[in-house]
Amino acid sequence: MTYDLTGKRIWVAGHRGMVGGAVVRRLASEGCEVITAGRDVVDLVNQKAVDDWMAMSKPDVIVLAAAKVGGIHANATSPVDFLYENLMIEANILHAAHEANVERLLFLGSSCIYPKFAIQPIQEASLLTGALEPTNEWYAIAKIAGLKLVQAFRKQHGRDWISAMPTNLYGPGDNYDLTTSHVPPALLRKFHKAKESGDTEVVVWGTGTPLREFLHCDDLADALVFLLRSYSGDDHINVGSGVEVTIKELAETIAKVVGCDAVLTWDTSKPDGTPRKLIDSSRLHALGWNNARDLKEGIAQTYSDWVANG
Ligand code: GFB
Repeated sequence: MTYDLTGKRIWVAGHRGMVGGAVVRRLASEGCEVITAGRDVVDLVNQKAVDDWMAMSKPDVIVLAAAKVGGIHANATSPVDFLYENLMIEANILHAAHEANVERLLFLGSSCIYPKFAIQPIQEASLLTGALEPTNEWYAIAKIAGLKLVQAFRKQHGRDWISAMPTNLYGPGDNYDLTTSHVPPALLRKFHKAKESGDTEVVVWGTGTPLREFLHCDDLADALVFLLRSYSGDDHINVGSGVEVTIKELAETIAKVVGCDAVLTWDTSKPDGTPRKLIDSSRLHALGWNNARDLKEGIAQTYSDWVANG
């Protein structure tokens, strides 16, 4: 299929987040009208507020990047927030989008929807074939419900809506709070602080052995626009980079980028999470999209952006 974005009104829900911000930047050159609404304008957890906003703003297309997100510690310690807020946000937006006859919608999930011990690289078909990783099962259950609701709207009402499952992300506009962030911004901040204050040691969580695949948010945004234009199907689509490193290798890369020679020490009282999470993006590649960005180059660009813009 080919869907022309020219002249469409596109609501990027979650534009203040890293992914939503990247999608807004990516859409700037597409000849469409991007609309956004902060928390002060619409409370996404409130169905009536979402219905009113949708009736007033009348988007043709929605990119559903709004979500309660966080790293391993935030996920493990705030299960209600991750399950409840994400269920409400996605249910409210999908329901209101149906009422408002929204033509195209792209729902964003996460690679943590897959079983903890899924066969690697993880294919889309691995969904619901095994138990989830306990540190993020609340978020995963909410995201699985979201992609199933998209499928349900396709099946029951013929909606041409789709879902994408990105791998671990990083890039400009990330959350740098050390208790709630993901690993890339946490380590950028820790190594930066060590360099500034001359600390000789940086504490990294876990054992350093887990493997993670990392994708820059601007590459994700490019893939999402590609999917909006060209994909229609019941199945969700994985979006990965194929670039997989151990947490130890990531920490060493970040130390080099920052220019910090502090020694790494491992806090093994913190969880490792899932041992490996490399997704199989061959369906996306077969559709015609490929990721080219190098991890070190992407981390360096992210670091410069953070130092310049905070
Ligand atoms: O990025 P992260 O928090 O999320 O952690 P997950 C990845 C790995 O980095 C874990 C280690 O093994 C952490 O123990 N790590 C080392 C650190 N040092 C740090 C640090 O200072 N901060 C953090 N945050 N981690 C998330 C899920 O899992 O993946 C979310 O919790 C989401 O639901 C996301 O799906 C994509 O990759 O373990």
